[in-house]
Amino acid sequence: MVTVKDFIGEESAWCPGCGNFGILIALQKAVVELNLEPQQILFVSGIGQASKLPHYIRGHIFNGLHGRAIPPAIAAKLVNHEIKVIITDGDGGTYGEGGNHFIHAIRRNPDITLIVHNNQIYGLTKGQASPTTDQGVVTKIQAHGVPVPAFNPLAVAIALNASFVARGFVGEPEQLKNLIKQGIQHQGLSLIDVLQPCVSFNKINTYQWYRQRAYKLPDDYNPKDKAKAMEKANEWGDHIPLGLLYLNLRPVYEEQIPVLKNGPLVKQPVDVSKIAQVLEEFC
Ligand SMILES: Cc1ncc(C[n+]2csc(CCOP(=O)(O)OP(=O)(O)O)c2C)c(N)n1
Ligand code: SF4
Ligand SMILES: [Mg+2]
Repeated sequence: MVTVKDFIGEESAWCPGCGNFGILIALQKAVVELNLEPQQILFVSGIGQASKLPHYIRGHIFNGLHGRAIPPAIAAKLVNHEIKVIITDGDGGTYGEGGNHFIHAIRRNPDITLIVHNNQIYGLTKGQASPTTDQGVVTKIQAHGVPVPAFNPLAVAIALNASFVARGFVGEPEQLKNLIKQGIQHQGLSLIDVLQPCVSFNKINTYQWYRQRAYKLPDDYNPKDKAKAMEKANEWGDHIPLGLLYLNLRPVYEEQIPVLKNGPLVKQPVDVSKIAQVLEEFC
């Protein structure tokens, strides 16, 4: 039987009070409650504060480039679809430089859990605006305020018929843990956007700011109602909904790839003579 101790990794370099700790703890508890073992999980990230998380937990890890967590995660899932693949990445990496991968991953719907640490800022590089920084917010670089409206990841995901779209908040640890558990169990891409205060570089979207605005969707909320989900995804400012906004069960990418019907690629025999035949066609 695994315990949280089995998922304790390296000592963290995050600032004291950083919201990332809440995500790490929720994730550790979620995988333990699902009785997963470290060797059954691949944690994938890019570059950023959020992307350090795989170092602080135990499991297989792949630490890629900034904005490029999704492609290696999909590749790994295709090679071994028996492994659980969990991405932990920032709002900058996922919605900015990795925005194209975000869009096409939603379209493909691989069975991957995508946890986005949304601190509405570039934390690692010390506080520039990210795609989710609200319009008008002043930073050291955006000295006159961010001139354009923020990117709305949940609305984009719902518009693209994503299969699982949720928002959590580190100030609601039990709900966050349960959303992560649901996301891991969900068959398909599960987006869990997490409100994660950056105590050092985002002095606006603080724990208090989120606490004053965030509210849990009621128990009778129906996540299969797309119009309602879109309405909720567009709520921001004075009221910010938390929970599973949208659920749209649809086929998983891995199931559409004929060669994977014979089992994970890693377990399939490789006939080297066939590779030679293919290469010969190019000679
Ligand atoms: C290809 C590339 N572009 C830009 C950078 C610089 N860079 C590193 S982290 C980062 C932003 C991180 O912000 P976010 O993804 O929101 O993560 P956070 O640190 O806030 O968790 C940037 C711009 C880089 N390392 N590589
Ligand atoms: S800079 Fe912000 S996101 Fe990075 S560790 Fe410190 S508080 Fe967390
Ligand atoms: Mg960020």
